[in-house]
Amino acid sequence: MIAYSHEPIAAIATAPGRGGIGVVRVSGRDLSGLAERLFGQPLLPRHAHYLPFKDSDGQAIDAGIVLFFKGPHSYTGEDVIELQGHGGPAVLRRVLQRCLQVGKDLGLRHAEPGEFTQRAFLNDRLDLAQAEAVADLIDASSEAAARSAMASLSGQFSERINELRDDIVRLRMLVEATLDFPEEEIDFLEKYQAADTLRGIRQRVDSLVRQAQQSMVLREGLHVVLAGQPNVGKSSLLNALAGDEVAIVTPIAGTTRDKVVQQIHLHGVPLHIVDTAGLRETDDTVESIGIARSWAEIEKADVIIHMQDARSPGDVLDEAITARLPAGTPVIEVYNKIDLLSAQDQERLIEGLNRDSDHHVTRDALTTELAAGSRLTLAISAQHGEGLDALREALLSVAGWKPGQQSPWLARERHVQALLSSQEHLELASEHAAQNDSVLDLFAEELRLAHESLSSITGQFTSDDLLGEIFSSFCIGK
Ligand SMILES: Nc1nc2c(ncn2[C@@H]2O[C@H](COP(=O)(O)OP(=O)(O)OP(=O)(O)O)[C@@H](O)[C@H]2O)c(=O)[nH]1
Ligand SMILES: [Mg+2]
Repeated sequence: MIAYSHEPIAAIATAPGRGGIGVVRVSGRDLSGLAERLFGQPLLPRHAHYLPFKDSDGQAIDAGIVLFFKGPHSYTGEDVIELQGHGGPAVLRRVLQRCLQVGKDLGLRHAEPGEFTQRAFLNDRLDLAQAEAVADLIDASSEAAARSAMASLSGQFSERINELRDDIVRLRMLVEATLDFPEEEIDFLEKYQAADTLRGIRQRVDSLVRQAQQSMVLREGLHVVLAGQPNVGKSSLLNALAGDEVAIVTPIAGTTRDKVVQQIHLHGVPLHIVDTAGLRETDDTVESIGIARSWAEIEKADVIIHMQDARSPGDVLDEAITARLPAGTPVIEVYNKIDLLSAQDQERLIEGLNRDSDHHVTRDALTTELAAGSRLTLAISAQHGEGLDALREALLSVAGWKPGQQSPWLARERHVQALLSSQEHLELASEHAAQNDSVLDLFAEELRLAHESLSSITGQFTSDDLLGEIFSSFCIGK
């Protein structure tokens, strides 16, 4: 467990900059003395007091609302005082300085990032997944992400984890009790229907893994890189997806020199769309640096949109690009400028694409799911908007996003890893159980490891280093 430093802490809790109100927050074991000294009167818990905030000479710095929460009925589980004044940086700094000065002999110091929430965690006001949800709620960039973060914060995700953990613990207790009576080992598995119980637990872990992976996309988003030869319409597509003139578009090949990144949201999923310099051989120094950057972006992409000119499908230069794309990254091949083709040529293009692709290609509907490393082909017009809905759908499907199947809570990479590790140990446990002369102590050991992995999500078996890392990524004052 990370060390609990017992000094009282204080920080400005509102965002830096100007605002209608600003809040200074203080937390500590016993703040009644501090309140008396700051305001010359005791504070009633959970009452709004309108009071002047005075400096050491008795001059008013500001006046505002003071709230006192007596521990353990507070955010941190300690005594908390909130001073709500005017939201200017100078006035808030002075209020904070005054608190620090008055509380100096109590050891009052400036809070570290996330320290209020860390105390809430250490005082069992929140578990680790809920504490992380606090940061995720603050950082949420879409309404959907905010909704899911709030569900995690209210404990819905932790509840699912705890239910599973309790079932594993029950099974572990049975197994471990049996280990003490070797004569019962033989029929343990049948007697307690251990295999059935385990199967049920594994199914629930599997479904949690799927939900957690989907909700991670909601939190992190996807890096989508637009790649292709010069002039095929990459920047036009970026602008069309963004609904804004983000990148320069000209008929001159080699217009884009540097990457241009724009974040968009599709059904609440953040997509970071990266437009890159067109790929070709060039003697131009600036352009070739741009092209090297394009390849660097392509290497990092979660999804690549390989754009090509619909008038020249199967171009040798495009085949060379295809050959160089990293294996394992999903690729959406997009044939652009279909508006320049006659109706007949459009039909011919789509027919040809259907022949070459594993997927059925249509211009306006798409239901195919894209697995890692798979390819999907679409025909669009970035300029006229044809096929863009299908492309949006394809991007969501790569993200593993299924409309209406939104994860009710928000998970992080750390949670997915812990769930995967638990899944693996449960699988090993069931392999041990399936063997004729099943070795009960190995079975028990895998259950123990699965239990530990699950518990690390809510913080019971989480290393101090990791805890430190999680809380230090919070903002100050939270
Ligand atoms: N007719 C038609 N023209 C398009 C379409 N998309 C792009 N263009 C035109 O193609 C030209 C090149 O477009 P850009 O978006 O600059 O192409 P790019 O791939 O970003 O080019 P570089 O930055 O040079 O790599 C511009 O004149 C666009 O107006 C389309 O769907 N139909
Ligand atoms: Mg461009």
